[in-house]
Amino acid sequence: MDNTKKVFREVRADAMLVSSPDLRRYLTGFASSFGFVYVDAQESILFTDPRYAEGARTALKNSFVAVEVAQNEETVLDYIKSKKIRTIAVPLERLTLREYESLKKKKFRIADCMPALRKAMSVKSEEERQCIAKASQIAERAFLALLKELKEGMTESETAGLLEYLMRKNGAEDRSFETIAAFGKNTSVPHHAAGEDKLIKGLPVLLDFGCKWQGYCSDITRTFLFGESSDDEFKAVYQKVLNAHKIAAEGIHEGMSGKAADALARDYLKRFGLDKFFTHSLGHGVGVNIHEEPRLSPSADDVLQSGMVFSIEPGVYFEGKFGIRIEDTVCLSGGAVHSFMSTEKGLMVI
Ligand SMILES: [Mn+2]
Repeated sequence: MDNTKKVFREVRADAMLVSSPDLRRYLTGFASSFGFVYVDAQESILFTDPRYAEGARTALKNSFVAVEVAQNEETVLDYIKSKKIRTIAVPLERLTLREYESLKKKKFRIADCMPALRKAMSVKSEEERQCIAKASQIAERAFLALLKELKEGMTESETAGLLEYLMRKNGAEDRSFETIAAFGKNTSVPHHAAGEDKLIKGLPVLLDFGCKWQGYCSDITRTFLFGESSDDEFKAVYQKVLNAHKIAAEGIHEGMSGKAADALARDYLKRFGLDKFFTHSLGHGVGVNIHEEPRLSPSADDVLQSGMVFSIEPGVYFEGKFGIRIEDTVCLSGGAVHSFMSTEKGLMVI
């Protein structure tokens, strides 16, 4: 599928110009640190510099996207000017003021293509879903390998580093975001920065991680016990979070709003007075970016559609005590949610 045309069809402009790396990656399938994607009714061109030209030509040989060399933005804008383009669509929120000024100086009329990009990116093709499935599989393999390596005295930072290494060892090209590894009471901070705290028997461990494969991300969180614990409150709350996860996964369907999806888990937790400790949203879209549309939150009007890939991640956090989050990356298809993950979600004692 040619993503450049898929997005351009939705844009009300003579042409479209995109320079953000993630959006270029989505539109062309080719990753580079510098470049511009230009699209009009006739052609799609990736302008890049000599460092990437050969790689881009090889990668895009059989695609709809042509490759041209451009040293700077000026060359690209002059090319567009020569085509008598008047209105050009750009992802407005990604533009620097300098880029905006140079478009103005060339007397282009400016339209916003970000809504079209968001919409197109939120529904994944079969090919994109396969990439996310593979990224999920790699992350889970690494996680299972990590569980065998966990030892008393290891630091959070060391654990995060080892997990990232294991993802690469299993085929990942990168991590999808900075790995979160939290031990003990640090688990109550949803996005704890892995530090020097050491692993001790009986502590809860929260790992939130994911990797990239062919540019696409996976996202998973598991909370487990490192050795038996007598903390019955932890075990009871774990069951509630797990139930909230299952209720959301079973109840989410096509046509539902992000708000209604979020409420499935939040209303269940409310029955036990736990909703006030669920301090973030239920989920977010996952693709070339770790956070994209749809949003599954108390204020999200996004309508969930077939082909969307997102996280389901209810969590409950007791400050200074412990936190629990259980997250899968899932796909909505055939009217139901299908998880990309297969590792155990029931409470594990390692
Ligand atoms: Mn997530």
